Amino acid sequence: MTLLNRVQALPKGFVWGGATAAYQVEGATQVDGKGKTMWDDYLKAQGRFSPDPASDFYHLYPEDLALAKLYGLNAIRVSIAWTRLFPTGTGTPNAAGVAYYHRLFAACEVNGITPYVSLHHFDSPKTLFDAGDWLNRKTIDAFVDYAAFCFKEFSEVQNWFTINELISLAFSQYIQGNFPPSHRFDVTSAIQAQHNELLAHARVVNLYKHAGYTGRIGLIHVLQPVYPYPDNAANRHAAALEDAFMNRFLLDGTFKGTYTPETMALIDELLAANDATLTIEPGDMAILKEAAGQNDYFGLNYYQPSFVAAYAGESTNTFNGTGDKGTSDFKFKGVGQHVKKPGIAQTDWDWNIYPEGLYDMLKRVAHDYPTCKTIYITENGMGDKDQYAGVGQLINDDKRIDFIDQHVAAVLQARAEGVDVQGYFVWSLQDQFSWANGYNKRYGLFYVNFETQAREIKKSALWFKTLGETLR
Ligand code: BGP
Repeated sequence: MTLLNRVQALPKGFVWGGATAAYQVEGATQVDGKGKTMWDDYLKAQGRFSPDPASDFYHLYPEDLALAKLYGLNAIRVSIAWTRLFPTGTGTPNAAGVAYYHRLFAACEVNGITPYVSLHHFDSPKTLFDAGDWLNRKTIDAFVDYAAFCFKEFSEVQNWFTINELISLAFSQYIQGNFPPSHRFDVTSAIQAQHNELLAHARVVNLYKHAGYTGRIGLIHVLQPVYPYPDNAANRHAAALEDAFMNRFLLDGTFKGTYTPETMALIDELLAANDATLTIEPGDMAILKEAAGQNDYFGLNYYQPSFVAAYAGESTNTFNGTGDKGTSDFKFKGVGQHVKKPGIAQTDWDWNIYPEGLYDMLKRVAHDYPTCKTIYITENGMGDKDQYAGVGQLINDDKRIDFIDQHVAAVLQARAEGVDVQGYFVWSLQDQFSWANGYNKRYGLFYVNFETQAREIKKSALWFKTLGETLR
């Protein structure tokens, strides 16, 4: 498909945005009364990289929003840092933090950029994290209070997301061990965190609807299709198990308000293989059920699928957080092991490049979850080691253009077949801090020189502009 065909296929009003997350862009982690998140002490102890100044969005948001406008974007994903508003997660709001977000949203308005705002993007307040994070139900109560405050205070925001990527957080914290508190294959905590976060989301949706707010609310899941390789019965079962853990449990909980017997059979098998348990308290499912039909939209993040084969040994995992190609390894006891499928390209971080996976997931969600209304692709993009070309010089990121182009094509194909996708946010607007990878894994349309904080333009920004300008 040519660029011209793409332009013709994108409907007027299509949301064409760039994504960010507070802790990854703002920097300024210790100013204006901000409290610590689960990351501050962890990163310091780890000593690999600092979250300050990141992309210094706390101060440079006017510049980034002006660039977004100039390059044809009409929307931005931001998240509110809970600890700017409530430094210890609860209590009295911090006026400086509140004022910052009002300024940010006002600047969005001035630039004609619609903000899509998440309440939680991997950055739990340290006080709540220390008390168990999402495994402690007091965090759910605190989150509901924080959300209620935001809805009342930020009436200029019409598009809300509760939590970003429940599975990535649970998986990285408790399976992979590359997010604090760094547990490995702690399956009980991982499944419980998923359930508890769903509960938090549902309570907030129910609150939003009871209060009669007129904006829209939903949540964001990253969907990671799981394909058997080679295709045989044992590997198909392994794929079904991993899919239940990574996608299906959360999709069921979100859009059906129940975990179906088929899903639970897979989850129970996986739990049994790992001596793990899930606790669902009386009343939980009624809360999920009430919220299930009330999500106004769904944020779908997509990066890559996994290819899996059956695996009977012990769990092991090596995370590639450096961009040394070919160093990752993942084997999950009683579930499956990740394999490379010949012919599928991978990034330097071993992420499979497979746009068909996005198409497959869009079709699946539309088919299996009819209560899922409008879908926005809330993250998609390619991490790469972009080469700086000098002040004022265009950065060549043809690989990224190719990646985005193919994924937008997958979205357009699903749209043409009736899936209601109304927007696409590239991850990311500008280069930013990557949680477990630091600063050499760049995703932005705009290059950030982290020494000087100067922004440079990448070719992908020009590509984005060509399409974006036709949507205004
Ligand atoms: C998503 C997160 C983002 C972002 C992105 C890229 O899971 O929502 O916060 O980090 O993935 O991931 P990474 O930075 O690990 O490459």
